[in-house]
Amino acid sequence: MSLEKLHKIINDFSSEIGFVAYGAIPVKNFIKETQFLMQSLELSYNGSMKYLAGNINIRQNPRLLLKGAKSIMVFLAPYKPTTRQSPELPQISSYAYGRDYHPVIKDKLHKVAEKLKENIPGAQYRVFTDSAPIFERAAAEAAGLGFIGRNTFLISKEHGLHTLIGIIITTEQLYYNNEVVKNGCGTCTRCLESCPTGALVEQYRLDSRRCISYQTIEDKSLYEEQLLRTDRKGWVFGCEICLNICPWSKKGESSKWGEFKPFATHPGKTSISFTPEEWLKMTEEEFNSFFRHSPLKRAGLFKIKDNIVNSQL
Ligand code: B12
Ligand code: SF4
Ligand code: SF4
Repeated sequence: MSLEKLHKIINDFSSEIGFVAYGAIPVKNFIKETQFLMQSLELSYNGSMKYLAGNINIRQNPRLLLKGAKSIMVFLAPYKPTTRQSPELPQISSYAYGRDYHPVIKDKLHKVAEKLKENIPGAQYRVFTDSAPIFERAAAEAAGLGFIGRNTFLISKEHGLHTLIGIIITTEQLYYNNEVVKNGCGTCTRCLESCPTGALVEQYRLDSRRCISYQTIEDKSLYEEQLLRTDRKGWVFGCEICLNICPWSKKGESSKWGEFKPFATHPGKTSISFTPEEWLKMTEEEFNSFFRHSPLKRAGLFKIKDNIVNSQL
């Protein structure tokens, strides 16, 4: 079978199961990106995310993730919500309105990989989303799925910024379209100006310690213990200010993935409708039962309550 025909089969199948974009690149070294990361690490911009400083050799050379790797396949999963939370409620990032995206996307990536194996029975592969030492945004840019904006997002000119990235590394040679999407930021600097904490210290570079997303999810210390205490503008799990302000965020339809929609917790309540008082009254048992499949588990109830107390609107 020709590489073009196989490309069409993969492209059609991935779109049938909900991905909005697919592209592939030959496995390559990510040298420029590794140097960029090393500079950020020297400035301690990774905060307590020590894993960003680990496995640098793998980040630079993803061939180390799979023996005989030849290609990186990149997919975009859309999560733009149909309805947003009401602004007076504690704000949750929209990627976390529904179920945890890691198992959801991985499951679909395995389905795509099985389709690859149907056509090339000996194909070896590994699937990743978020979890591995791979420059996912740079891989998506190289695969022609978008450009990296000043706010550090992978921006698709068709699907906007509300996309998550899924990766398959495989031993097979594939069709590479070698398309480059021209940077679409132009003279705009809205994201840099709108970040309330100055976390975008320069274009394309984030000091995670200042980022509300890091402070409310990844940093396990509580507000009072944090080095850089900032006004979190009502965000209690993640932050989307530099995403929503971007003119490209108007692009892209609402996600059709049922898994990413807010879910009912009990009669009259959904995962995104809790008031500050209801959050503060919630017990660990209730939290574990309501949010057992949700990304909110990553922060945990204790930290979410601390975020609520310190993220007054
Ligand atoms: C660590 C991490 C974080 C950290 C740090 C983020 C950061 N910007 O470095 C924190 C906790 C803050 C975070 C927050 C969020 N994250 Co996050 N995160 C990651 C993770 C695991 C690693 C990122 C990483 O390696 N950072 C180090 C820097 C150096 O690399 P990079 O950002 O990937 O790419 C840079 C270089 O390649 C360089 N570069 C490349 N080309 C060029 C060209 C030029 C000219 C220059 C100067 C630089 C340059 O600039 C890029 C941007 O800084 C990735 C998954 C993955 N494995 O990639 C998800 C990931 C980046 N996160 C994601 C998401 C959705 C988020 C949030 C939106 C969640 C939320 N709503 O709260 C926020 C957004 C905050 C923001 N403005 O980026 C998505 C992004 C999808 C997209 N369309 O871009 C990813 C890809 C996960 C996924 N599988 O979908 N995240
Ligand atoms: S996610 Fe929020 S805090 Fe982080 S860089 Fe964007 S606007 Fe700033
Ligand atoms: S807000 Fe403007 S500068 Fe920032 S990423 Fe979007 S287009 Fe680029």
